[in-house]
Amino acid sequence: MKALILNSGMGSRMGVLTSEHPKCMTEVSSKETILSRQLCQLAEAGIQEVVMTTGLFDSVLVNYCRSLDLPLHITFVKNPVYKETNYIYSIYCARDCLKDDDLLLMHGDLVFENQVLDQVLESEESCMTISSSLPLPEKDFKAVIQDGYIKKVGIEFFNDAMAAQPLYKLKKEDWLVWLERIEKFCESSQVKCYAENAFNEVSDDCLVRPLDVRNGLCAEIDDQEDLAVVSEKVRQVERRTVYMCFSTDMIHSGHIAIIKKAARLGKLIVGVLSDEAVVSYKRFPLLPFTERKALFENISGVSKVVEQRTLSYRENLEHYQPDYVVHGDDWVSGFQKPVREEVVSVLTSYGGRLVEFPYSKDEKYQKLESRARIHLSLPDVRRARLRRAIELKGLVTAMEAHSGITGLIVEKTIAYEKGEARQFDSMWVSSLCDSTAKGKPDIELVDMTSRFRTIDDIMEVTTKPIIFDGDTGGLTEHFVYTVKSLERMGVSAVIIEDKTGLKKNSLFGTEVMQTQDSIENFCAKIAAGKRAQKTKEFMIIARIESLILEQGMDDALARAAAYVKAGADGVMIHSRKKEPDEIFAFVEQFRRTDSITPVVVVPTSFNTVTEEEFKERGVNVVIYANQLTRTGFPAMQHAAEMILKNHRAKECDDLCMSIKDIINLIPEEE
Ligand code: SPV
Ligand code: MG
Repeated sequence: MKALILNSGMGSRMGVLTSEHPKCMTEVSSKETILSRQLCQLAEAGIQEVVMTTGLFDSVLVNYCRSLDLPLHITFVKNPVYKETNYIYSIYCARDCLKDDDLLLMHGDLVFENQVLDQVLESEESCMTISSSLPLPEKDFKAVIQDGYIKKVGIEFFNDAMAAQPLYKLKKEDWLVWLERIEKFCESSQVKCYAENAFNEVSDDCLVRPLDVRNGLCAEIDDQEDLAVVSEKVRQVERRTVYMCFSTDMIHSGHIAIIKKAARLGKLIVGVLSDEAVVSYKRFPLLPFTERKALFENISGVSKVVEQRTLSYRENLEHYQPDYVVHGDDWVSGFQKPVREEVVSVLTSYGGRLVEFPYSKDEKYQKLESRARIHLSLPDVRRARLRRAIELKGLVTAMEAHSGITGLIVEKTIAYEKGEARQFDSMWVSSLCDSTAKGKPDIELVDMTSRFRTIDDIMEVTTKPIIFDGDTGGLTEHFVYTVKSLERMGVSAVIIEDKTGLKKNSLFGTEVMQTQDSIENFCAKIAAGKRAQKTKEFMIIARIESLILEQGMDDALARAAAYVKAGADGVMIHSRKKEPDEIFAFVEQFRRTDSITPVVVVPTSFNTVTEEEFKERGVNVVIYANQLTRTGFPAMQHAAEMILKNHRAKECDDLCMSIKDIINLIPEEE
């Protein structure tokens, strides 16, 4: 695509303003002239070739264009008889450079906004800008439109006409028809009319669509009055702001492309999602907020970067009141739909507009995302993320996993709610469920080697942080090895309970013989574990069994304080009561003297309490310890029974997961 700018006119109606330079060099703002604005816009739109006709002051014009130093190749063509001819003859003079490409044709005194230019360039067919919103001008161009095409252009047409501006995109085949007629005109000395007079004779073969720019800025400057009006409009356009929000930590060419497009609409404010908001709907960000913010601050076209604290845009839209919000059209449906609806309603409340560009689902961007996931699964990266998530979110959840497949379920399950995508933050490798999956009782019978095998199976296919149920931790001499092995594997935390001897599952309470360890011994075990630990992020969490073993609240609190003093990175308080009262009482009293140490709960019995309430009361980790096991195995028992009863598998089939769902759950290649 080439641009042709007609600058041979004398601009005599501009008075003194054109006494030393051509009209196109008139300033429309403190920083640009009509021409510099046009040329910058063309360069930004990716146009490289410009043909410019000149006349009076042609050397001033040529020098001026050079001084702008834009990435454009400009061919200047002087109309030697500019005084006696109209621009039809200037085009004729330049004809030899205008036959090999599509053409963007504009008058040199035309001022337009980026959006208008973009619409013209995006048009698949030849087009001319018209406006259905403007009144018909007395002296300027009007276009007569019939059957969806422009039939005549001139100042004399009023019927079936609309205000029109001399900005055209002309497909080569259409342009050549028009140019041929221009040549005919000039060769028969018809050189004082408009080029459009030639067009009007061939409009049946040179098919030009009207492109309605409504109130978009697209205006010629003929005199000083026009200049005042257009300059004010330019100021308004320049004051426009655009808002976009990003969660990404890997900026790729797709992002740059949409940023460029958005910046053409006005000053671009980029909202960067807070770490907490990113975690709540996607995956853990590879880069923290401050670094993601810095990335955007250094992209050209971005005027300002601000934090967006939630997935909802409301807070920032109400504060900045941007003229436009730009987004990919992927949120028209799917879980982000409610977020979009809210954006539309806030924009409507103050007259802003939503601009949506087609979303590019490019494979190479998806590959980047899967590379990020691989990175997140590396031991060092995964290990550190539990601590970080607790700091970021205040409360994190962990869901039980006891195999690769249950790990994948925890990894991939997402529940969409009010535009948010809720997911579990981490995984709990429960001794109960790990033992159950192996058909064994939860009495520390499954040895560490086998437990590590389970962790490895889960780690191989997932990225979320892992909290390991370390039972009693075993002998202190053994525990120190366990700590180092877990760290090496990339586990984030081990929880050990203050019991000794043959441990039984806590949910049996005092129905079975269980012995609580002494504070002294257990503190020594914690301290030894902390000394053995090699990385700073790994957590040893002390689990207090006092309430389970009916030793009273004071004992629980005394132990909590002692364990923290011995170096525990968190405490887990357990209860098997249906009511949460004793858990609440513990957390309240513990928080009176310790506001920092994370508190973990396992609400298997007291399961009516929501995560929000736990968070409010000062809990930091909620573990759903056994629900996948307790729902999965009965389903299997039921299927087995059905087949036995029916002597065939048909009846069981409705209960079965489809092969397609299995394929979706288990990626073949990561
Ligand atoms: C487990 O899941 O193995 C636990 C939690 O230790 S509980 O079963 O509640 O004791
Ligand atoms: Mg256990």
